[in-house]
Amino acid sequence: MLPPVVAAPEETRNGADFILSPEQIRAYHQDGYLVLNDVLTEAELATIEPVFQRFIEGRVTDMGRDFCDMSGPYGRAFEDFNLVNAVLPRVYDSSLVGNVFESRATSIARQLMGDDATLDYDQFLAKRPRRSAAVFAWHQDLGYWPTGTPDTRTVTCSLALDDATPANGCLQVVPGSHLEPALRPHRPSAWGTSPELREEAHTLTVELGPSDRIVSLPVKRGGISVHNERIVHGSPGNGTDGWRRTYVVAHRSRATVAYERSIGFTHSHNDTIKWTTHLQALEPSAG
Ligand SMILES: O=C(O)CCC(=O)C(=O)O
Repeated sequence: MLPPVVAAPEETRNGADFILSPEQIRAYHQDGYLVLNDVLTEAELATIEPVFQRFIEGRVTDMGRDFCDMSGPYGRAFEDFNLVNAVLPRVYDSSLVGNVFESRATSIARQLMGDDATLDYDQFLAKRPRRSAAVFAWHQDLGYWPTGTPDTRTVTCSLALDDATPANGCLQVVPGSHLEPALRPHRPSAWGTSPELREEAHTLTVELGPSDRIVSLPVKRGGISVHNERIVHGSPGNGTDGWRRTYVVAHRSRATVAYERSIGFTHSHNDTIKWTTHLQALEPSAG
């Protein structure tokens, strides 16, 4: 099955907005994901790329665990990062606030989840060339976040700064997984099974079953993938000579973002809220 790519004609970019068709909105709700072409122009990408590079090249300092390798433990030397991850770049560089991608992502999120869609967090990801280990482990985004939010709706937009392909480790999803009645149990990835290991690495993972079908979502530079909080997704390593760079912006409802902040959860890896809480909360469904 091909991913639901619906081409975006020029007129769908309208200043800060990006107008979705009824067909695109229906596809997102049915499939839990969507790919949109040409969300940003080359000129617009050029306004974002220099800031992105400052983070990904390790030139922004004092980020603590918000600058790490998503494919390995905290504390790795920078040159050993496979999947360079800068969380909350807008917090560390306010020049990003209100940029054209944020605006279009807000526009898209409001069409998909309602007018209370509020920017919750942002993230820069970059897979180094020829790194088979630059794997983003299978997960559901909700598995990473605090339980106790009655309204879990989330629209996550991932902007491709390079053509994302199966060869360089583009996003993959398990269609239909967003409709499962319960979240799958998440465990710390690769570095053990004890919740305490969240202190050593951020990554969580879920098991895939024999009936899980995997669909790759290639995205052209300037295009985006959009996914919801329950779809099982991940991405494989980068087998090419180029980078795969991605800029993620996620929106949740205003009330949900307020709840997260009220318990001290900001999506920063430096938060002092106990990460283990979320894992323990998921244990009953672990079977
Ligand atoms: O783009 C990727 O490789 C994975 C990103 C991801 O898992 C996410 O944004 O939730």
